[in-house]
Amino acid sequence: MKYAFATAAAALMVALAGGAAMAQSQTFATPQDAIKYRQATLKELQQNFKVVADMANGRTSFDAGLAESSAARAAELIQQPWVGFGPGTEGGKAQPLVWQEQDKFKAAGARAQDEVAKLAAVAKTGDLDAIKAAVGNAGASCKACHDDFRKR
Ligand code: ASC
Repeated sequence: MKYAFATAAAALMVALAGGAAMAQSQTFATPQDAIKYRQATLKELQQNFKVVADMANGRTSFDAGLAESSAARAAELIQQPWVGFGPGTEGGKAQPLVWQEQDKFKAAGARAQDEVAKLAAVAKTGDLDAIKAAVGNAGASCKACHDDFRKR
Protein backbone atom coordinates (compact mmCIF):
# COMPACT_ATOMS: atom_id res chain seq x y z
CA MET A 1 0.00 0.00 0.00
CA LYS A 2 1.22 3.45 -0.91
CA TYR A 3 0.58 6.49 1.22
CA ALA A 4 -0.26 9.07 -1.36
CA PHE A 5 -1.45 12.56 -0.63
CA ALA A 6 -1.26 14.69 -3.67
CA THR A 7 -4.39 16.10 -4.04
CA ALA A 8 -6.50 18.94 -4.89
CA ALA A 9 -6.43 20.05 -1.28
CA ALA A 10 -2.66 20.38 -1.30
CA ALA A 11 -2.78 22.25 -4.58
CA LEU A 12 -5.47 24.52 -3.23
CA MET A 13 -3.44 25.30 -0.11
CA VAL A 14 -0.50 26.32 -2.25
CA ALA A 15 -2.75 28.44 -4.41
CA LEU A 16 -4.33 30.11 -1.38
CA ALA A 17 -0.90 30.84 0.03
CA GLY A 18 0.02 32.51 -3.23
CA GLY A 19 2.92 30.14 -3.58
CA ALA A 20 4.60 29.99 -6.96
CA ALA A 21 5.67 26.39 -6.67
CA MET A 22 3.47 23.55 -7.75
CA ALA A 23 2.17 21.09 -5.20
CA GLN A 24 4.06 17.95 -5.95
CA SER A 25 2.65 14.52 -6.09
CA GLN A 26 4.52 12.40 -3.65
CA THR A 27 4.19 8.87 -2.43
CA PHE A 28 5.91 7.16 0.48
CA ALA A 29 6.65 3.46 0.69
CA THR A 30 5.92 3.35 4.41
CA PRO A 31 4.38 5.67 7.01
CA GLN A 32 7.83 5.97 8.57
CA ASP A 33 9.15 7.40 5.30
CA ALA A 34 6.43 10.05 5.36
CA ILE A 35 7.22 10.91 8.99
CA LYS A 36 10.95 11.20 8.23
CA TYR A 37 10.23 13.35 5.20
CA ARG A 38 7.97 15.82 6.99
CA GLN A 39 10.32 16.03 9.97
CA ALA A 40 13.31 16.74 7.69
CA THR A 41 11.52 19.52 5.81
CA LEU A 42 10.21 21.09 9.02
CA LYS A 43 13.70 20.91 10.56
CA GLU A 44 15.31 22.67 7.63
CA LEU A 45 12.48 25.21 7.72
CA GLN A 46 13.17 25.88 11.39
CA GLN A 47 16.89 26.31 10.71
CA ASN A 48 16.25 28.89 7.99
CA PHE A 49 13.58 30.72 9.96
CA LYS A 50 15.93 30.89 12.96
CA VAL A 51 18.59 32.70 10.92
CA VAL A 52 16.13 35.53 10.27
CA ALA A 53 14.52 35.40 13.71
CA ASP A 54 17.93 35.67 15.39
CA MET A 55 18.63 38.85 13.42
CA ALA A 56 15.17 40.22 14.19
CA ASN A 57 15.68 39.56 17.90
CA GLY A 58 19.18 41.03 17.97
CA ARG A 59 20.89 37.75 18.74
CA THR A 60 22.96 38.08 15.57
CA SER A 61 23.89 41.11 13.53
CA PHE A 62 21.65 42.05 10.63
CA ASP A 63 22.81 40.78 7.25
CA ALA A 64 20.21 41.78 4.66
CA GLY A 65 21.40 39.34 2.01
CA LEU A 66 21.41 36.40 4.40
CA ALA A 67 17.99 37.40 5.75
CA GLU A 68 16.61 37.50 2.21
CA SER A 69 18.05 34.15 1.14
CA SER A 70 17.09 32.40 4.38
CA ALA A 71 13.54 33.74 4.28
CA ALA A 72 13.22 32.74 0.62
CA ARG A 73 14.37 29.21 1.45
CA ALA A 74 11.95 29.07 4.40
CA ALA A 75 9.12 30.10 2.07
CA GLU A 76 9.99 27.20 -0.26
CA LEU A 77 10.33 24.73 2.57
CA ILE A 78 7.03 25.54 4.25
CA GLN A 79 5.22 24.30 1.15
CA GLN A 80 6.77 20.87 1.46
CA PRO A 81 5.88 19.01 4.68
CA TRP A 82 2.13 18.81 4.07
CA VAL A 83 2.22 15.90 1.61
CA GLY A 84 3.88 13.93 4.38
CA PHE A 85 0.75 14.03 6.56
CA GLY A 86 -1.36 11.76 4.35
CA PRO A 87 -3.84 9.12 5.45
CA GLY A 88 -2.27 6.35 7.50
CA THR A 89 0.86 8.30 8.44
CA GLU A 90 -0.01 9.03 12.07
CA GLY A 91 3.05 9.16 14.29
CA GLY A 92 6.14 11.13 15.09
CA LYS A 93 5.26 14.22 17.08
CA ALA A 94 2.02 14.78 15.20
CA GLN A 95 -1.14 14.74 17.32
CA PRO A 96 -4.00 12.48 16.20
CA LEU A 97 -5.93 15.74 15.79
CA VAL A 98 -4.05 16.30 12.50
CA TRP A 99 -6.13 13.49 10.99
CA GLN A 100 -9.28 14.11 13.03
CA GLU A 101 -9.50 17.82 12.25
CA GLN A 102 -8.08 17.97 8.74
CA ASP A 103 -9.75 21.25 7.84
CA LYS A 104 -8.33 22.99 10.89
CA PHE A 105 -4.90 21.50 10.32
CA LYS A 106 -4.88 22.60 6.70
CA ALA A 107 -6.04 26.07 7.68
CA ALA A 108 -3.27 26.36 10.26
CA GLY A 109 -0.72 25.19 7.70
CA ALA A 110 -2.05 27.59 5.09
CA ARG A 111 -1.80 30.49 7.55
CA ALA A 112 1.82 29.60 8.29
CA GLN A 113 2.60 29.37 4.58
CA ASP A 114 1.04 32.77 4.07
CA GLU A 115 2.99 34.40 6.91
CA VAL A 116 6.31 32.94 5.81
CA ALA A 117 5.62 34.06 2.22
CA LYS A 118 5.04 37.56 3.59
CA LEU A 119 8.28 37.36 5.54
CA ALA A 120 10.15 36.41 2.37
CA ALA A 121 8.63 39.39 0.54
CA VAL A 122 9.50 41.77 3.36
CA ALA A 123 13.04 40.40 3.65
CA LYS A 124 13.70 41.50 0.06
CA THR A 125 13.25 45.11 1.14
CA GLY A 126 16.00 44.97 3.75
CA ASP A 127 13.80 46.90 6.20
CA LEU A 128 14.73 45.46 9.58
CA ASP A 129 11.72 46.89 11.42
CA ALA A 130 9.36 45.33 8.87
CA ILE A 131 11.31 42.07 9.09
CA LYS A 132 10.89 42.10 12.87
CA ALA A 133 7.12 42.46 12.51
CA ALA A 134 6.94 39.72 9.88
CA VAL A 135 9.08 37.38 11.99
CA GLY A 136 6.64 37.95 14.86
CA ASN A 137 3.65 37.09 12.70
CA ALA A 138 5.31 34.07 11.12
CA GLY A 139 6.53 32.77 14.48
CA ALA A 140 3.05 33.12 15.91
CA SER A 141 1.63 31.10 13.02
CA CYS A 142 4.21 28.34 13.60
CA LYS A 143 3.39 28.31 17.29
CA ALA A 144 -0.38 28.25 16.76
CA CYS A 145 -0.11 25.12 14.62
CA HIS A 146 2.31 23.46 17.04
CA ASP A 147 0.14 24.27 20.06
CA ASP A 148 -2.79 22.40 18.56
CA PHE A 149 -1.19 19.74 16.40
CA ARG A 150 2.26 18.83 17.75
CA LYS A 151 2.92 16.74 20.80
CA ARG A 152 4.96 18.44 23.49
C1 ASC B 1 10.98 28.65 15.63
C2 ASC B 1 10.43 27.36 15.70
C3 ASC B 1 9.12 27.48 15.84
C4 ASC B 1 8.74 28.89 15.86
C5 ASC B 1 7.95 29.24 17.06
C6 ASC B 1 7.80 30.73 17.20
O1 ASC B 1 12.15 28.93 15.46
O2 ASC B 1 11.07 26.21 15.61
O3 ASC B 1 8.26 26.52 15.93
O4 ASC B 1 9.98 29.59 15.78
O5 ASC B 1 8.58 28.76 18.20
O6 ASC B 1 7.02 31.01 18.31
